[in-house]
Amino acid sequence: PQIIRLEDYREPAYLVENVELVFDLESESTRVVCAATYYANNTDNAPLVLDGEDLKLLHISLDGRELGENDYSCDNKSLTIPDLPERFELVIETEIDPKGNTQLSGLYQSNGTYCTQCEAQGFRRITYFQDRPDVMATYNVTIIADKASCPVLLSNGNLLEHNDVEDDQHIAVWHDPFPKPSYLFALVAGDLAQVSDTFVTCTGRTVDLHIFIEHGNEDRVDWAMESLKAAMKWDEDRFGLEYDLDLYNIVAVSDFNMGAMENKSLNVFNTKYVLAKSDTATDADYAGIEGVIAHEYFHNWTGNRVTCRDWFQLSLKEGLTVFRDQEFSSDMRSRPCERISNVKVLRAAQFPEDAGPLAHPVRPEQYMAIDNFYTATVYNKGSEVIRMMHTLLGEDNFRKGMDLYFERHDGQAVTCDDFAAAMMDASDIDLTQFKLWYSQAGTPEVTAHWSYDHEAQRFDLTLAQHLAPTPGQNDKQPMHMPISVGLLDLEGMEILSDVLSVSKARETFSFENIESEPVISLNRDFSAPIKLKAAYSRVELAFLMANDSDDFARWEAAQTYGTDLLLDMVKAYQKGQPFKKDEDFIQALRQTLLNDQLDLDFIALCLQLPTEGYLAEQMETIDVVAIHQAREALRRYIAEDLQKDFLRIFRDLRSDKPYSPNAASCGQRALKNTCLSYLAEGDDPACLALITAQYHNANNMTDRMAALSILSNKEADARLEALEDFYTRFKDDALVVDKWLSVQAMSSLPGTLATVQNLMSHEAFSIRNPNKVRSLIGVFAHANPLHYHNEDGSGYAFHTDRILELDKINPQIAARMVAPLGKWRRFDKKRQDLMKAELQRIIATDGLSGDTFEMASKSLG
Ligand code: B3K
Ligand code: ZN
Repeated sequence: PQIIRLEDYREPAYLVENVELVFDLESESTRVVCAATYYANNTDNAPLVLDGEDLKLLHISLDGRELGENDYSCDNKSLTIPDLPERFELVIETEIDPKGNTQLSGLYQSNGTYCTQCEAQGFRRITYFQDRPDVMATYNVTIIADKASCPVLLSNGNLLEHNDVEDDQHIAVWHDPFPKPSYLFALVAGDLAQVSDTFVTCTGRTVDLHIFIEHGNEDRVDWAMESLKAAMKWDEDRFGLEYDLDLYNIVAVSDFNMGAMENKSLNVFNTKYVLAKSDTATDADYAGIEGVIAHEYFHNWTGNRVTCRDWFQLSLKEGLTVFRDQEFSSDMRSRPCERISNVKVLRAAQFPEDAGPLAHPVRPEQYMAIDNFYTATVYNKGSEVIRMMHTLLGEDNFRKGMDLYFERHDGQAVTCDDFAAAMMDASDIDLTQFKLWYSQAGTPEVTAHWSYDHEAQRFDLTLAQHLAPTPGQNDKQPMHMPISVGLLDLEGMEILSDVLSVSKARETFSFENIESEPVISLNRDFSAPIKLKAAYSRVELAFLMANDSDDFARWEAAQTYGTDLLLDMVKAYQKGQPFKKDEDFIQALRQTLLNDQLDLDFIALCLQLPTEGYLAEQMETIDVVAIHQAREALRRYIAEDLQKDFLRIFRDLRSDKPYSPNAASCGQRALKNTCLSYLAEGDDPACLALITAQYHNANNMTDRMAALSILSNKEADARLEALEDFYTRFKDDALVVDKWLSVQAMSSLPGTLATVQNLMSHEAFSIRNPNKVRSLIGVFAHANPLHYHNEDGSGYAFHTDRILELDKINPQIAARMVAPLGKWRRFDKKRQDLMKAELQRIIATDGLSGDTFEMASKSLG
């Protein structure tokens, strides 16, 4: 496959004014007519090159004249027409096969519903077009379909006409007045139920809101609708951004490559991010829906009104929109807990990416398949970059920068530099060096040293930053970053707090008039997305756990302490030595557990030990068995010492009240279920009975699922009984069945790979459905290090077989599954060889997609 480079960017040869699309929908042969007005864009008589993929070309006419085969050239990638006037009207008729479209890109069918996914390059699978975001046009869309099987016909913008026509067909005409790139085009047609509401904007306009779902799901959309209205209100309050049409549609489909898509006024969603009721969705599902609904809504301004010039600028819309949805969720629920969970995601997904063979800058410089760049780096690190600008500028200046960005660029396709320029011009703060965050890959490592001079009453902090080479980038420059710090006196009172603007490779900051030796709290609120190396003693960490006024730093102290201990235990295990129990750590956790000043969800987070994946990242050579054994042992020590507390709190927090998804109730359940999981460590029959009882009596999915995941790791009849009961209860509910698949794929019990293999042929599984693939195979490969990395290589072989099977069906999903194999450098020689052999097997496969080739070849390095 070809490499596309940012430096090769050229403006389009032609621009488009208006696009008229007519769809005659038939499952296996849909006719698409695309009529568009083109005009030359400062180029002399250049040929027009249109993208197209898997299309059957039926007719082309230019200004009313039918073109013959000698007038153009065409292959399965493009259609080229030479010798064109300055301005012309082109009409192209193609035929496509929605039913046969298993890639779920372009126009496809999900449970019979026609829907589209055009980002990034799916529009070219519908018609020939300059399928790039800097070609913006208004769209008029006519849909003709069978009235009985497709009563609902939707596209972007406003409905102009809807009429019955002959042969039991009907026809709908939609018009979107806002010029948009082709990736924001959408069409939906099917037999769907609809739930409606309205939102009155800040200027008093009434917007009609509709959520379309499959029949029978009408009772599961309340939360999504509430979340949408909350997001609309929040964007007005925080950013002064009002919705710009009178209609906002959301459609939920079961087969979807990602979470959701922000098509102008017609969002298409994975059902996972729309449907929820308390007996089928967990608290995490509710939070996910709230966040994704808001994310897609926020794209209306950051993405749609102002879009990306080219796909290298993807983070312009994604990083910014993730920042906005994180801010929204922080306002809707607990800000510190939101921050902690966002940092956990960053560390679990982005830091490893940045440290491995697939590392790329937030604004990548080259790609083979753009779909491979919808990554944690572009999204989550991209959001951290925006957050750092926010920290450096402050809320007021940041808001001025946003206002200026919209004032300058509304209706345009722009770059990350344009965004930074608006921030700089509005604030007068120089971001020149800061912009290295867009171009340099890798996670900076910042080492902190400090000393206190009693006589001078001065505290000196020295910060040294280092950025390791990443593929294609050997020499790195120092980055500009905000480091938030606090000093605490020995009573735990805060002496000062400050945000340091760090920009040199090594820099010392002095704090004067410090009367006694303080304890320093560093990188509070995770103000910079770095790896911090600070020589804290365990006593200091326990002190910060008990006293830091910054909740993030308090949680971080618990994580650092736990990590420190666990890595020592890993070493002991490797040497065949017994584990040592650290009473002080357990007492520090106990103090946190019993601290009635803290929120329950925060306490629950503090009690959760660093994950196996996080611990693996801290090791030079990863030892999955030692990590698992050490972590289990520490959990047992904690459970032993705090058993009485866990039991009492578990009992106190049980509640018969009806389920509520609000933050306070979520916090209660989170802590209660954390206690329950520790109680389960002892293998005491009375505790097993508690868990089984919670499984059976739960009045909500959060509690039921918490019990089921504990049981799924127990060698007990209760596990099989619960799993069977769960499937019987929920087998008709696809999203709940996904949980059933995941919980089994995550089990640490021996025989898990065989279970996963058997589940592949269970009626509950389908390799064509991305949710099923992610729930079973994705979870096994990403979230079960113990079994995935089995030293006999069986996990790798299974995984590779699935990648190759999927590559023929849905290359985007296949390519996304390759990453775990790319971690080979981090393992022992035996596993390295096994993993590399599988990557080689992938690359050597005939007919491999470009998407999967890019991921596998880069992973081999
Ligand atoms: N913009 C879409 C992602 C499209 C995926 C293309 N492979 C979802 C989002 O970030 O809102
Ligand atoms: Zn997005």
